[in-house]
Amino acid sequence: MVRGKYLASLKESIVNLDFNAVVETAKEAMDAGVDPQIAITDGIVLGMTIIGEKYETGEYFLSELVVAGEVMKEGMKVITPYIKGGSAKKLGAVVIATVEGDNHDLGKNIVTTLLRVHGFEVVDLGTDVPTDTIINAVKKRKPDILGLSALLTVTMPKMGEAIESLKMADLREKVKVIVGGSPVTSEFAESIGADHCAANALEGVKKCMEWVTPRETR
Ligand code: B12
Repeated sequence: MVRGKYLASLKESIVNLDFNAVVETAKEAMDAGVDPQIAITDGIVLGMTIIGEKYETGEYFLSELVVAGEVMKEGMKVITPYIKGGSAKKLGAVVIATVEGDNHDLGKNIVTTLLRVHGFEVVDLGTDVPTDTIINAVKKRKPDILGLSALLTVTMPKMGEAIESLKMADLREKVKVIVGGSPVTSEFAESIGADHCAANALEGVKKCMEWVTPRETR
């Protein structure tokens, strides 16, 4: 099977909510040498995007979203051990959270996994995290980067609230802020004063690496 077929099969197994197929295809893809990060972004994540579309059109219901999340986790379990880190020494520290009111964490967890394999120390505060908890973690951990995730349009303003609170606590200049999640746009990120909006997990991780790597050694 060529690479594209593995990616298509991974995507289909998510869309079909097929636990066995996702595990089998993920194993086959890894055995065939498909890049694990591409398997995640161009296979599994694309499948989840289709799930979202099917939910929007009424073909799938909430129960299918829940199952899709579990199918995705099974695929990730097979693929994650194959991701090779680019750096053995610690690159920098990141505090990451899904903002208050939002329980979506599949995307944030992918970002966390990729950051760790690329050499970042990541403190994952979890989901539905109040702004105060985020600010206290930045105070205590002094990370280089704060990552915020939101999947619901109603919770996106919490990202702006976190940045305002960083300013009030005199912390804004001490930490880069990267935001992500499917509804979050660059325009929105700019409007709340974030440093970057990640198009996807890989691109976000690359940006984080740029921030902590001295220019001459890149
Ligand atoms: C799976 C899912 C769920 C699962 C979540 C499971 C889990 N543990 O996360 C469950 C079933 C629990 C769920 C619940 C709900 N959901 Co939901 N869900 C989805 C779905 C289908 C996929 C989201 C997902 O995981 N995608 C896969 C991941 C990998 O992609 P991602 O999150 O976008 O992350 C990628 C990038 O954005 C980026 N990224 C994300 N965060 C960050 C952060 C940083 C720092 C960086 C660098 C990058 C980054 O990296 C990731 C990989 O590339 C979306 C549809 C969609 N199109 O997004 C709806 C969706 C987000 N849900 C929606 C809704 C409405 C809900 C509910 C309110 C439904 C309900 N009636 O109860 C509840 C909300 C519960 C709550 N309070 O949070 C709506 C939101 C609409 C809106 N405009 O706000 C969507 C868009 C579906 C739809 N089309 O209507 N959901």
